Amino acid sequence: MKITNAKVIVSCPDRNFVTLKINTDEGVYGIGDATVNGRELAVVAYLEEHLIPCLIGKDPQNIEDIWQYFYKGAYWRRGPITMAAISAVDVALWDIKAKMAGLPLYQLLGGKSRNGILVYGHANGSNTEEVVEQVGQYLEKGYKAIRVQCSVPGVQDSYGVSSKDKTFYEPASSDLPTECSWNSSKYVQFIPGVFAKLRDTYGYEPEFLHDVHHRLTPIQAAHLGKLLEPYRLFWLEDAVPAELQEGFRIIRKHTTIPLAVGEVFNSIFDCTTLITEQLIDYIRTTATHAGGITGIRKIAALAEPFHVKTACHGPTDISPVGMAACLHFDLAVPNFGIQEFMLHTEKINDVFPNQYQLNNGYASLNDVPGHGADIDEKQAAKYPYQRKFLPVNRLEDGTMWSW
Ligand code: EZ4
Ligand code: CO
Repeated sequence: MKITNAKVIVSCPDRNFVTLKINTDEGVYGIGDATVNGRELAVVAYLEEHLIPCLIGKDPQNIEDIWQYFYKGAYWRRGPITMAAISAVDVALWDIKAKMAGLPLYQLLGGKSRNGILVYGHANGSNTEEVVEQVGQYLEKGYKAIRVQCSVPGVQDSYGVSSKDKTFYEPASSDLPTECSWNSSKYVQFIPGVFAKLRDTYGYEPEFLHDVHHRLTPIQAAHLGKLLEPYRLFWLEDAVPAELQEGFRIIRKHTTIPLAVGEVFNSIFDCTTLITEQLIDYIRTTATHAGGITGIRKIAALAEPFHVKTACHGPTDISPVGMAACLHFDLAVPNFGIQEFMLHTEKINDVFPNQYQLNNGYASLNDVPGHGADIDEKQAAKYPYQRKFLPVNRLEDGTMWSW
């Protein structure tokens, strides 16, 4: 069996997606997601110029060898652009293998380890009352776990709060990046009160999560963790930028709040200290950015004996193809924790027909061969690429900070 050709499709059904389609001499094709939000065309060039020429003529069945060929063979290893490109190839090859076998992908990963895939939704608001109301709406829809973000009084831009007229909560901009303004002290003082109010209103059964989005220092994060302990959070996410894995030792020393990190990681080497020292509880690497199914399986296998569970990143900038890949992984992996899940718009689902659904707080998959997500190229062609930037962030005195 041989790969005959492969093409990259960039489409912007309200937001940009980079999709890889690999064709074979047996007529079976596979689809992979390579979207890196705000840096899309860098991955397109990487795929078109450096990977696709090497793929032609290779046997698509040798997934591990092709993964190693592009990983070790790059010489310049790792990095988000390289690994997103490898991810798309890998997911497309798993899709082909599963279609050839006539099986849903999760069957090739060991079969079902659970009946449903626990997901979390996203509630937010410009004040505590709005947040309480939105959380109530999610609970009514059957969500068991909800991420909660809230505007902080006196702080211009809090993370994860959507303005009313926007489809997505990040203010992606077609002009130059939006400049946000931030104050960590006001945030740390304010946010525990939101969770106090939520527990007062809804009790202790629902799972609540919170995303710091890399905005604190380790000692600030440790303080916030302590303040949040009484409200039994499922996790505190991305408490600090995790380039310095050792920074988590400080947080861990001071608080029992469960910690999640890794949505921007792209390889197992980004998380070895965090996992083997048991500094975190959830690893958030995802199929689109950390080397596809092959990459996140390796990370999950390292995490399993250290009691670290998986929690794939799943914002709307992961396409339905990337989401489908994650859901197959989630169904099979022994140390599954939770899956981030945001419903895509109708326009996006028209471009990417898929075979998963959400019921009562759990995602499930239809049993079709492959991962079940596809790209409708006619629909995709209706929405050409538009340059979009993620925001940047500054402290109130103008110092650059993490967004
Ligand atoms: O802001 O993927 O947990 N989810 C997140 C995401 C990130 C976006 C950036 O592209 O933090 O929504
Ligand atoms: Co996050």
